[in-house]
Amino acid sequence: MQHEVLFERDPRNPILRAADLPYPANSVFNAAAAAFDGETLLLLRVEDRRGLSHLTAARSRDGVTGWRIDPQPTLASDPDTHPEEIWGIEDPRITFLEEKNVWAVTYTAYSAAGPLVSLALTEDFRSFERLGPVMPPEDKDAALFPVRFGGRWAMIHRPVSTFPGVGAHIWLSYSPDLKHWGDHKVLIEARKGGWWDANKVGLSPPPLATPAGWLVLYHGVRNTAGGAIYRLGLALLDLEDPCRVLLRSDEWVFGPEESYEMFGDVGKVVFPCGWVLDGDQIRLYYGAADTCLALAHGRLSRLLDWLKAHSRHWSERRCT
Ligand code: BMA
Repeated sequence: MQHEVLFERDPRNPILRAADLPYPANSVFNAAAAAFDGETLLLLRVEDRRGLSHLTAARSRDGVTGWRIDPQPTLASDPDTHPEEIWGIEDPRITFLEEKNVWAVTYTAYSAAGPLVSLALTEDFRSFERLGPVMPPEDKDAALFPVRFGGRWAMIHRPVSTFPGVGAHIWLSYSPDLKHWGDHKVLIEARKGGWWDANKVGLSPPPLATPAGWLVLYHGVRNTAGGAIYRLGLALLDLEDPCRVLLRSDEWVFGPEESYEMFGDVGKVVFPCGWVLDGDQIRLYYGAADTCLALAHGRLSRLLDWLKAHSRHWSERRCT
């Protein structure tokens, strides 16, 4: 019997490859997404032929075809003024900060001390104001919420502990000014043992506001004798208090199956950093095998219904 398919792959996948860029590169993957200026805007992670990544904007009217890609890197690492970007910048997520009328881009800066979380603001995806590192290494997979809670901004991120056996969990932190972060709490713990999301989890695209709560799509990394498998699951956070985890799916909702997901620089990886909601339709942009960019289509109402029916192993809990 076939399982329920919640995200349908676009038949035109992969929608972008390195050869589609206006300059030579090794790969294009893990793109952030936003509905900007009546179009879909992606911030592509482009890995150059040295192995270092930068971000390049791509724009499309229908979000699938006709991508207009900036002729050179849109946001390149700047190690002279930002030494933490010495080995490039990776895996952006975009959030519109309603109150400030500005777009926040969180990304991984690959520093000499390990990957950390940096934040930049932009109004037009052409010039960026860097706020610098907001979380020390190792920390990745960060995104802001678009609104404040009790006067404070909130950010989801994924620090990695070196303490044996504790796993890498998703955390929630707060800030009065986007610069200084504290009140750190574990939000979604990696499960243990044989689960698909045992030992290592991380946020995928930014949390999505729905009437039922903040919809979270996260990745779980299963380590096997054949290497890691990156798959995706769902969770739901309380709309007023994102520290309350209402639901969490038992099963994954999307995983590597197609050849462009199974084979590449890092096989068996689907890694979304952006989704765009259009009515009830979701377009999920994901890096495939750390090599190309692919697209899957879902319906928000169906995801929420499915999540309610498939969180049997979960009981509501607060972050700790
Ligand atoms: C993660 C991130 C992603 C990458 C994935 C699979 O740790 O670094 O950029 O897509 O690994 O290699």
